[in-house]
Amino acid sequence: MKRRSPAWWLLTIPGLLAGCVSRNNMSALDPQGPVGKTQLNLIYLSTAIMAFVVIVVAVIYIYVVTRYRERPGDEKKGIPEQISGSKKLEILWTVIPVILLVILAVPTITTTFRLEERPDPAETIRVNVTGYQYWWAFKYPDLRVTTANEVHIPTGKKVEFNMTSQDVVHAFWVPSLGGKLDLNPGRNTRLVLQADRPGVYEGKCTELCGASHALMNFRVIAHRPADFDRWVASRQKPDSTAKTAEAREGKRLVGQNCIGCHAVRGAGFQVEGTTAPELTGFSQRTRVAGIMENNRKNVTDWLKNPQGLKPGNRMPAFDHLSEKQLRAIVKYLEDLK
Ligand code: HEC
Ligand SMILES: [Cu+2]
Repeated sequence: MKRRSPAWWLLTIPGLLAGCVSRNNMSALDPQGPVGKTQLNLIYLSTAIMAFVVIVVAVIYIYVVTRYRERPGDEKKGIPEQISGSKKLEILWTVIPVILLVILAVPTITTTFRLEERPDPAETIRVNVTGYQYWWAFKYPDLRVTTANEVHIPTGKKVEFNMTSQDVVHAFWVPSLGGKLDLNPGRNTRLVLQADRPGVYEGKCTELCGASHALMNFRVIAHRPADFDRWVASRQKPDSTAKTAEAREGKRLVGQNCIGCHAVRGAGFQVEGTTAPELTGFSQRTRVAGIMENNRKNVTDWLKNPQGLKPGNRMPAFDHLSEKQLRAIVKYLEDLK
């Protein structure tokens, strides 16, 4: 059997990777804000230095191999001149890498420290992020707003994410805006990001955190500043009234079954659960549990079988409720604006 050369594989890899080009704003190579751009510049710099070294070494290698290959009659000339211990060469190939490393280190270190700097609080939106297996809580301490799995930000403004974890180590990554950073239980970490243009930027947990790690998704939704202010105002006064008799029945069932874990602000429930995503304004969420489009069918599927959709998550199934009861609950969730 004929063996394919490694070169064949080398040519295949870029082809396969090209298939990974993102359809949904998830490329660190296409940054949508100043932090991502700064980080990309560092990637370019290190890649350029690497490419330079590879090319120079390859050229010298090919030249030496062809120019000094063994030719008929060479054996009579004896051993060629040896360069081992040559001071000149030793110094040369020590100094060149040192220079290259300095060229890489100076911008890397200054950028790292600059990105660590705390931005002016008056110019910054603060968001407290808590990671849970397998969802994200977002709290705006200055705005008295809480959301889950979808964090809204204004464009052109620095956003300071103060992060911690409720259970295991998670990591926060929005490839097109920059990152990434760990969320550790009992400790705070800070990441500052900014979006230049309105849009939806997909985020992921990038620290293996359990069975549904790969489904621990979130969205950063960037609005023009005026639209962001409108969003904040609507979140500060959420509409949690059940509008129909069916939704009122749903509300009753939610109070009975869900409120120990979940909270719905402004609805008059006695408790506000904190171990599950806040459902206040749930109908405004674009997705269910960060993984499916927010529509009637998907919400119903989620209630019946959350473990099938997101293995190992902390929500029990409600398949013992009747179709009618589930429909009432879904109706109520649709009224939460
Ligand atoms: C034992 C606690 C618990 C109970 C009871 C519970 N849930 Fe949940 N629920 C969770 C957790 C935890 C999650 C997050 C799962 C994940 O994504 O990892 C969740 C997620 C959800 C989501 C998706 C939220 C989002 O932000 O996308 C909805 C909708 C939901 N639950 C509705 C309900 C309803 C309706 C009930 C009552 C019939 C209910 N839950 C009962 C714990 C609970
Ligand atoms: Cu995680």
